[in-house]
Amino acid sequence: MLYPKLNSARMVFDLGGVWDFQTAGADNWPHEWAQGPLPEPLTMAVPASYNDQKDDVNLRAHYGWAVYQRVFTLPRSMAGERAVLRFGAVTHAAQVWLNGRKLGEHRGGFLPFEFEADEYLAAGENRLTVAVDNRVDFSTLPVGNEGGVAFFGSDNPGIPSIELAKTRCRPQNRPNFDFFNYAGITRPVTLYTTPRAYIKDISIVTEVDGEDGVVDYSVETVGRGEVRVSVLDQEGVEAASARQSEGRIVLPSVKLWNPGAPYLYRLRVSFWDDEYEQTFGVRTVKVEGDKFLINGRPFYFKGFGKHEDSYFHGRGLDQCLNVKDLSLMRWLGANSFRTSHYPYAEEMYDLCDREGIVVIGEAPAVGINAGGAQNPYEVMRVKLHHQDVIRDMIARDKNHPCVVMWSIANEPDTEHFPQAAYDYFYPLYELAHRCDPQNRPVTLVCCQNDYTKDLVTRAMDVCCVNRYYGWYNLSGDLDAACGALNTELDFWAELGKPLMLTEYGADTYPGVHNTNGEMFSEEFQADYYARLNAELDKRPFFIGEHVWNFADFATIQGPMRVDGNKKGLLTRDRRPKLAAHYFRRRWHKIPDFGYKG
Ligand code: BDP
Repeated sequence: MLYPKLNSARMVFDLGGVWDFQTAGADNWPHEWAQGPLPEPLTMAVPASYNDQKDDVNLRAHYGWAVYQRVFTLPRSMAGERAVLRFGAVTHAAQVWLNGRKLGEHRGGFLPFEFEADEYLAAGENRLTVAVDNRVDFSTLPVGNEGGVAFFGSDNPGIPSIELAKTRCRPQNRPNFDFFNYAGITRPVTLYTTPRAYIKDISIVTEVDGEDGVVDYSVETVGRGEVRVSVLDQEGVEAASARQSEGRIVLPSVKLWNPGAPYLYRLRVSFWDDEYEQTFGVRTVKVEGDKFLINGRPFYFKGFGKHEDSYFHGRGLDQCLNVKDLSLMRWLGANSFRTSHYPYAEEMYDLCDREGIVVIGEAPAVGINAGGAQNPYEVMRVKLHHQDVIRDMIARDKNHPCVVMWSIANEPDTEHFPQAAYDYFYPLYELAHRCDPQNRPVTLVCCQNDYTKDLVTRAMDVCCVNRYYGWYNLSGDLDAACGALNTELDFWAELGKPLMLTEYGADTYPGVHNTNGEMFSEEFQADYYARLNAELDKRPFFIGEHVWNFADFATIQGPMRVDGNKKGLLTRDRRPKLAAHYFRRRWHKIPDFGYKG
């Protein structure tokens, strides 16, 4: 799916700003609200999550539907053009009404969707109403619990007083994931135009042949016309051109996109009156033996699991924060991150393309796990939706050179129902490969488990494991943690595949210091990483360390969380903890390529 771009053939109107907003019921919202102004509106900024914009627990803890509305007038000059209303993301489900008529709906809170709107638009004022549902349950991704126990809850089942009280609790979301269930119109809303005959999609696959870059492109169009393409280099100079809707272009003396040294080309496509420029980089990605190769050289991942999370905005797009976060990654000497646990805003991938930061793009499939109590592959109704989000994620992000691997899920149950897990995930792994024109490596991120039983993780192109030796397990005992880690590493060594840690970490309350280096202190976090990293460094097949987490982030309240998850190397307002300085020293010495030979 193409990102809306302003050019000589297309107009883009940003519908962001301060909208009207009103919460509605748990199961539904009054559709008559779409016919006129909302009865008792609050002001609400778009894009942003709604939860933290007001100082009202009813908004923070809202359950169910909320309705956004705004009125806009379009310039006469766009008459006759095809008009498309596009949402970067609405979390988790949306119904869109324009001028009192339903335009459509969408499920899933982390991927874009759009509707052709010209038939619905009026010459004067237009009233846009967007109803948003924040409920998570066994049918959504991410997964929420159904009337059960909250994540990290301690609602001892069976105690009569507690059971009775539970039936009287206000309805609430019980996420089966460890990040705050922020909701709302979290990414940009745009109205863009195209000519009637238009460019629908562009796919680009690159190869390297000696000094030459080989660019296979294909352009999907609607309507009649001739496709012309040209490749522009970073200085805007035309490097090559062609006339078919698909074909191969050779770029002599090509400049490669590399981590830390990005080079971007543009494929300029024209089709009848329409035009579009798709940015791309020439680079290859491949897993060979136990190595992860970018442009034929073994890459070492240094970086993080992250979240889209900040004060006030919640999970809303914040370009300033994104720029700052990449700056902090550079400061730390990191080269990569995973979009845990959902696809991030498209704008972040553009930035990573430009800055040469490597991305593992993750589907919003977190929480397919009932801790062994139930078979999630029987009780959770997410399979078809899971296929959709993998397809849509890859369709959106396929051309980004920064994306080098897809993660199809985070921490599903792969241990208690290993065969059911395999039967569920292997087809999704194959689907991801099939959907990606670049055929990037595909992985799944597995949780701390009995890895000897797990059939899925070892079937992936790269084995990605989240491990909390020394924190949730063998808590505070770093000698024992190193021992356990080594026992497990011996297991993975036999497999001949690349292994990386996609999470490891320790909650660290900033400002807590301790001469004995005990848990929650800044000393413990720094020691924890130093000790574990020393073991990881001895393993040639170990290809990357992604610490959990880049920064502290908001979660649901509960007895395991003090004002959120505190495993960040940085605080939520992006100040370094002691361990950040440790990593800064370490990572600046570790090269992006060839660290493990
Ligand atoms: C892992 C999850 C991650 C959590 C983390 C933690 O993948 O979302 O935030 O543990 O407990 O299990 O900090």
